[in-house]
Amino acid sequence: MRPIDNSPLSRDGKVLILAYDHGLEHGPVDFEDVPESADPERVFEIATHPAVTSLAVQKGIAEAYYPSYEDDVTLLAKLNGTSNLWMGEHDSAVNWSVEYAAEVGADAVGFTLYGGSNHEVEMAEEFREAHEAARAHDLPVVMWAYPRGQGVKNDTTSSIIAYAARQALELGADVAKVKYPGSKEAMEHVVEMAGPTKVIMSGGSKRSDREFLESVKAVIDAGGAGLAVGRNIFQRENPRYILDALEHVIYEEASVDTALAEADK
Ligand code: FBP
Repeated sequence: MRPIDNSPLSRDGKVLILAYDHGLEHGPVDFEDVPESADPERVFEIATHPAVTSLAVQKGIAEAYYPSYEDDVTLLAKLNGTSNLWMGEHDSAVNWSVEYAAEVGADAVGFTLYGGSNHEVEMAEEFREAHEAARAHDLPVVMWAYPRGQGVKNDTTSSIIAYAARQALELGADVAKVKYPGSKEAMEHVVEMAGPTKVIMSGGSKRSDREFLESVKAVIDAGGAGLAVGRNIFQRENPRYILDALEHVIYEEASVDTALAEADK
């Protein structure tokens, strides 16, 4: 791994990736609560908020929208991804090369690894190829470190999440995106296992402002670097309010009460 503190992926050593690959991974169901969230332009606008350090999208969205936002948004090219329509053992198609992502203007790349899947070996080899190409282009590498599949009974135990973070370090990821293991203490162990690889939390399904911010606060207090979040931002009518609050929690290490009080309604 390599430090990302001086890369565009980070602000003051912290990371907030706005993830927007849900149209592929989950389908239009994720846009039902806030129908305007199906419009990528709305999400590119949200990504101009100063709390956001990059926007993670798939190739087609990047090609169509990034040219209008290249001065205002840091692009994270999510290289692999698969729809929810396919029911086999967990796997993910590599949809664009690092070379092409760099041509489109990517500042960083992201890659899902399903440790524990019957396809883990092939996925790790695909990750190796992407990782070494990213090094050649000087692009930071974020691993969506998601143990899943026949080898994993429960992907939310703290030991499995710590294993995922360690796997990210061992394979060379600069940032490991993991599920929240449920407490600050469990997250401390995850962060310890990741060593110099920065650990960020996966946002998950939409929760109340307070519940969501409490989990982010626990991650920061545990030494985590931030989060990669989609639904908890774009499924809100007022994404700027929660991003203001996140800015206080992540970059100022403020309490949740302070963040909620000071965010601009
Ligand atoms: P969320 O904050 O909405 O969970 O988004 C983060 C993310 O990793 C997305 O990049 C991806 O589409 C989604 O979660 C995958 O979710 P799931 O855990 O259901 O596979």
